[in-house]
Amino acid sequence: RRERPKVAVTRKLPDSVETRMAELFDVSLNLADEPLSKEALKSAVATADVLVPTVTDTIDAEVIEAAGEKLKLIANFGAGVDHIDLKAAHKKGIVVTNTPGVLTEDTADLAMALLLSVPRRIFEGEKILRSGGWTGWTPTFLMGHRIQGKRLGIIGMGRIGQAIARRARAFNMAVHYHKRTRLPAQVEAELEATYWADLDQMLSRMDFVSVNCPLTPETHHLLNRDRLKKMQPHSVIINTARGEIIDEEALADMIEVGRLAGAGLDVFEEEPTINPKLLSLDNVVLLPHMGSATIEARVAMGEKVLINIRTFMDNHRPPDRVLPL
Ligand code: 8YV
Repeated sequence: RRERPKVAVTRKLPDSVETRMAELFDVSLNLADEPLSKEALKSAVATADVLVPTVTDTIDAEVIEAAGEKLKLIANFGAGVDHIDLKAAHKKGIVVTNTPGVLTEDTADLAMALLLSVPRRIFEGEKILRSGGWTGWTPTFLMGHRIQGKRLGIIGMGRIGQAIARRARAFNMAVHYHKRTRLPAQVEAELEATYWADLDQMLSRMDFVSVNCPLTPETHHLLNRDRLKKMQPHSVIINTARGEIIDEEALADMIEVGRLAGAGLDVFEEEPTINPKLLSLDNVVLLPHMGSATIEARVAMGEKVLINIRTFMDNHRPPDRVLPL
């Protein structure tokens, strides 16, 4: 009988996931459910066979350097792996997996919620009502903008981008997208989406822009001040990907002076710290990184982590391997 792999889990996961993990592996759980310190991370990787981190763990070269001989797999709980230094992991021959697919629809739903909330001023209305400020219906109270017939530009057209595209078509929006590599013609036709090779050109023509690409060195501040200036003043940005893809300070400045109409953000550059300028703006909806926060998605993400670990331990290729490519 083989020894059970030693699996270090950095955060509290749904109970059913933790129970199953404890049945299968020799797990060490973080019962405090607070991000581990760098020192704690380093000591976790020093003795584990497998590390299960989340977005709140910075798995940089220093942590990977501290890994012992045994550490062969980082099975991320989450789709984005931008918090893991993939180069350092590769150098050490560590395999990295993620949990794509099972959070696609929920994240797309949240993006749609933001896409409705900002132009329809939903949270402004709620806030006024709760604070006792609603004096009754008037013909001009809280007028926003419709999304029907408007142009939505999606940056990054992977699983989540495509799920948003399908929803946007159901709302009768015109869907446009920018992506490094164009989608196959049939997929593009099914999505009824128009491709833009040139991001700047797309940005200058959209009413709404949704950010759905992964964070990589290439997409860091992809929407910098110059790019944001290409957008029309009436346009709105939605971000359910990673905060660092947008220059947040520039975004806040431009909304403040009316050079952009608003934003719906689920992710930020310095989570959980929020730029105070953003907090002061009414035409901005801010959510606490909850795109995949459904019990269904989080349990399915846990199952994916389990499957990735088990297949890896059985010497098969884990289904969601992101490294090696
Ligand atoms: C998670 C996410 O909440 O999957 C991702 O990349 O951003 C979210 O689904 C979080 O990252 C889990 O680590």
